[in-house]
Amino acid sequence: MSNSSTLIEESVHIDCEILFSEIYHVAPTIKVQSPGRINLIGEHIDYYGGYVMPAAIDRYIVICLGPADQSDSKVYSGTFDEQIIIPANGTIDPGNHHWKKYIIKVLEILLESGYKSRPFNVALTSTIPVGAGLSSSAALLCGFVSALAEYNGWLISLEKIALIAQTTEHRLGTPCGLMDQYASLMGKKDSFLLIDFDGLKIKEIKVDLKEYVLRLINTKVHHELTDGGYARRRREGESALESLKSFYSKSGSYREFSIDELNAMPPFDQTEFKRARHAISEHQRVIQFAEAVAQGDFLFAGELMYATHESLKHDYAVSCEEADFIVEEAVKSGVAGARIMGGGFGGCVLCLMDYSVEAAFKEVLVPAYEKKFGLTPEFIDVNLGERVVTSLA
Ligand code: GAF
Repeated sequence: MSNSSTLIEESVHIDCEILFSEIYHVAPTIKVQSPGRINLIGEHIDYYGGYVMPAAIDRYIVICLGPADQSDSKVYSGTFDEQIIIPANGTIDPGNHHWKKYIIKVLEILLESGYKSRPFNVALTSTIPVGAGLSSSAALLCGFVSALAEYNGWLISLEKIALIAQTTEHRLGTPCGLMDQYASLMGKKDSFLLIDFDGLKIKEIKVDLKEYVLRLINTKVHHELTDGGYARRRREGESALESLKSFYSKSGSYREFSIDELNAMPPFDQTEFKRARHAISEHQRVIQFAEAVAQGDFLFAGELMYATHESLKHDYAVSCEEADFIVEEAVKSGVAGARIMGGGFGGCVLCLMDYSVEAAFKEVLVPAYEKKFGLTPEFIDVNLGERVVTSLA
């Protein structure tokens, strides 16, 4: 980890503890560092039972919690300078307010699952940019539930926390898979996670990038998965999978099918055909990527990232003009691999490059992007991170 990354990590912790003390006039008793995530490869296939390769990063939501001496519970966000007061025996309507609705909804789901918390006070700080596709909502939900579990002594597995966070997203309109929650809860500082969402098996892949670095480039195009595009892609892909299964009389997920089998199908809806082609080909790329990383072949790993971008752009249709432009410039600048990352429709492009290429790439990209889109793309260093739950009492 770089020194600057350690400093950011320390400052967000200190900020949160200070914030808590300023608001509640007492020190917190529990602190959770809940990470955002990147995804190396395996995009939009977690919900089809595919393989994915995410990692937790050193961008965090920090949650400081302590007991409340009143019957209400309070959650204060330092990022938005806003507070929610949650009455002991009552529900409140958070409206469509981004961070508040996650807190209210997850408390509702916890109650339904038999987890009723003692009154608490919480302060939140964050270094995860919202809407950049780095899973700030998964970090918030998983971190908040982790803090409540520690506070109340609930014996609750990480898998169960992930499911509670996923149910919250579903109820709020994003029918997501479990990749982001698993990455945030189970990611390790020195590893990528190879997750098999068929059997829910996880393999930690120790990372030595040698002379290569990972960078995120924030397109600054706001990414919103609740507006219907994500859910529509998933419906189209599921419908195509049903057609494949019924034609070949097979059961299971996309991994049971090859591109040849897809091509040999009688003509069917072109959009659904493309969604299926992405899912089948992406699954194969994840397997190849894992092998390339194990062999230290980052040039081939980068080629696979470019191939994923093409597939997300043409077949899954979740890219945007701004991300496509960054990827085109990356190719010209000799970046090993680049692709739109996460749910898509904006957010970040993930790049893998020899460190010696970065300065020249940035010098070309930034003015060209500013000229074309009137926005300044932000280069974000990527270091791996992990969740930490600390008892301060
Ligand atoms: C979002 C979702 F939350 C994930 O489950 C995953 O589907 C991802 O988009 C695309 O790979 O982050």
